[in-house]
This record gives sequence, structure tokens and C-alpha cells, in this order.
Amino acid sequence: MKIVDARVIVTCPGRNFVTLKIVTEDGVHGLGDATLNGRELAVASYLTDHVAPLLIGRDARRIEDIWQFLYKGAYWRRGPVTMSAIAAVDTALWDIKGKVANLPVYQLLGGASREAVRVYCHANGTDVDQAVKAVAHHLDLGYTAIRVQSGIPGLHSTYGVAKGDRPYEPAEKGGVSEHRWSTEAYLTFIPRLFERIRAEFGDEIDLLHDVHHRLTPIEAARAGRSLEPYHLFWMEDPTPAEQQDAFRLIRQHTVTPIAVGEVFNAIFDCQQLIQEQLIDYVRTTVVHAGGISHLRKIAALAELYQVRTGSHGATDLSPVCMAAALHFDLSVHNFGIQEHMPHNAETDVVFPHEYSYRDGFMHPGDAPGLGVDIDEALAAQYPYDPAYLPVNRKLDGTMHSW
Ligand code: CS2
Ligand code: MG
Repeated sequence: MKIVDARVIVTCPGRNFVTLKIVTEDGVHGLGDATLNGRELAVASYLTDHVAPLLIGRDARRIEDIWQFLYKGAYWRRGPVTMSAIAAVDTALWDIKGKVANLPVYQLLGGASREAVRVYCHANGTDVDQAVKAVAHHLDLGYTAIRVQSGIPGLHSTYGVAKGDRPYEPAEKGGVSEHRWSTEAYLTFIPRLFERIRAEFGDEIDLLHDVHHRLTPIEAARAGRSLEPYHLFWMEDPTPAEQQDAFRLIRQHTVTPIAVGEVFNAIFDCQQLIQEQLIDYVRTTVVHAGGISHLRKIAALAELYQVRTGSHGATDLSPVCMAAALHFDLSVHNFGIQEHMPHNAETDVVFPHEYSYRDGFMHPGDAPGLGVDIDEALAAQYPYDPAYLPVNRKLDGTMHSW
């Protein structure tokens, strides 16, 4: 089954997405998400200029071989651009394999290990009262696991909090906005936020929080300990994870569960974190960690150490990634939870899909392949619109993690 075409579709129905479409000589096509928020065109070029020409004529059935060809053949291994490109090829080939077999991809991955995929949502507020309202709203929508983020008293803006009443979308047009950061203000505030949320909603719901790489290890230990009375489902990205050893210090001081990995792109990024059980959930996802094939290898390693999956699922991952992630989530044994940030209406029309949400759970559907497509004519009506993620500076102007 030879590949006869591989092309990249860049579209911006409210935010930018990069999609790879592979077509076989039999006319079967598969899709892969290749979106890297804020650096989209780097992956589009990597695919268009360097990968697509090498795919033509190859056998679309040879997923693992093509993965290894692109990984080892690049010589320059790993990194978010390379691994997002490989992920897109891998995902598209799994889509094709499912269509040819007339099976949903999760059936090719070993079948369902559960009836549906539990998801968590985002409840964000400019202050605690707004965050409380957002939690109540999402409980009404049926979610039982809710990530809570709030503005921090004294800080003009912070990660995870939308400006105005628009849905939260971190990438901004017109350049890079600069946030100001105070660790002390954050560490003082964050236990109060969850004290209030527990007081309002009780102990039943699972609460999550994303620290978003902004603390040092000992500060993360302090945050984790201060949150223990509110027994979070997880504290995410407590400290930058380039230095995996750093998590030993956090682990020594707190039992608050830890989730890390949305910025990882290869198993080596989390190998020590998993093998030393320094984390409880690994956040790697299809689009940035080498596709379904590589994500399965990360999950298999994690299973040996009782680490569960908790794949990233923000709106800057396209419906193609969400569909692929749900097939993976439905099948993988050591599933933990899946992030669910619903896309806007335009995006859902550009990317018609089978997956669905109901009462805190999602299902990929049973269409052959991934169960997602792209309306290329409609996609062409939304040209690329450059947008950048914000940066963070400490109050004295020092650059900091956003
Ligand atoms: C966040 C993301 O969803 C999350 O956990 O960390 O929203 C992240 O900020 C964006 O994906 C960055 O593009
Ligand atoms: Mg995150």
C-alpha cells in the first residue's frame, strides 16, 4: 500500500492548527496533528520540506519502520519540532491502518480496557469568587474532575486565567505579552484557593491544579505540603523538569500527587521520573511525544512503576490529537485521566469527528480509523495567523517560566 501524497494543512479557526494528510495509492487517507503552539510553521516546514518527500512510495502499513526511519534517519534526534512531525506521520498511518481494517484504532491497540475515558476540565477565574462560579458551572456540565486556576491577588495576569469573558486561549496575536510573577504571592494564595473550593463543594470532586513550571523544587515541596489538606488529584508541572533529579526533593516533603510531561517529546524525558516513581501521572500526549506508537512505549514503562497516564488535551492540540488520544486512553491499561478543553465551534466544523462527551467521560466512537476528518475547503478559509505564548518575568524583571 504505497503512499502517493503527504501534505500539510495549516488553518486558524480561532487558533492555529497544523495537520498532516497522508494519502495511499488506494485513495485511503489518514490525518496526524502536528500543532506546536507558537512555533507551528517550524513543524509545517519540517514536514513539508524534509519528511513528506521521503514518505512518497513507502508502504503505509509499516508504521513502526517508518517511525524508526524518521527518528534514526534524521540523525538529529528528539526535540519538540522533530517529534511532533514524527507524531503526525505515526498518527496518520494508524488512522489509515484502522480504515483499511475497518476497525476503530483502539481495537488495533488491544481493544477497550474501560467503557469510556474519564476527563477533567478547566475552571478558571480572575479571583477566587470567579473560580468558584467556574467550578459550579463545570459540575453542572457533569465533570467530576476539575482543574482550578485563579488570578493571584496583586498580580495583573497569570497562567491559566482568561482575559475578560472569552474562553482561555494562551497564544496571543500581535506579539508576546509579558506577565509579572511573584512566587511568594502565589505560595501564600494557592492553599487559600483550594480551602475555599473544598469548603464550597466538599471532598467528593477531584481537584487538579497546574503550577506550570513556575516553582523551584523546595517551593514546589512547600506548595504540595500546603495543599495536602485539600487532597488534590494532582499538582501539575510543579517545577521545570529538565532536571529530573529535582523531583526527589519534592517527593521527600509532600504526598500531593504529581503530574508532569506535556512538554516532553520522548521517553527519555521522563525515564528517571517514572523509574524512581518521582511522579504519579505522565502527561505526554500523541502530538508532541512521537505519536501513538511512542506514547504506548512511555505508557508501558510507566505501567511497570505504577505511574498512570494523564495526557495533555489543551485547545492547542487539534481534534485530530484528541481523537487519537481517546483511542489510546480507551485501551491503555494504566490510564489515569484525560484533559478536555473543548475546541470552539469553528474548529469542530473544520474537523468533523466521532468523539463525544457525556457526564464527565468521553469516547472516541467506533468509526474505522481515528474517526476525525478535515474539511480542507473550509480550513482554507482560515489562514495562518501568528500568535505567541506569553512570557513571565519576576517583579524585578528577571525572566521566569510562564
Ligand atoms: C496547560 C496548557 O493544559 C495545560 O495543562 O499547561 O494549556 C499549556 O499552557 C498550553 O498547551 C501551551 O500551549
Ligand atoms: Mg499543563
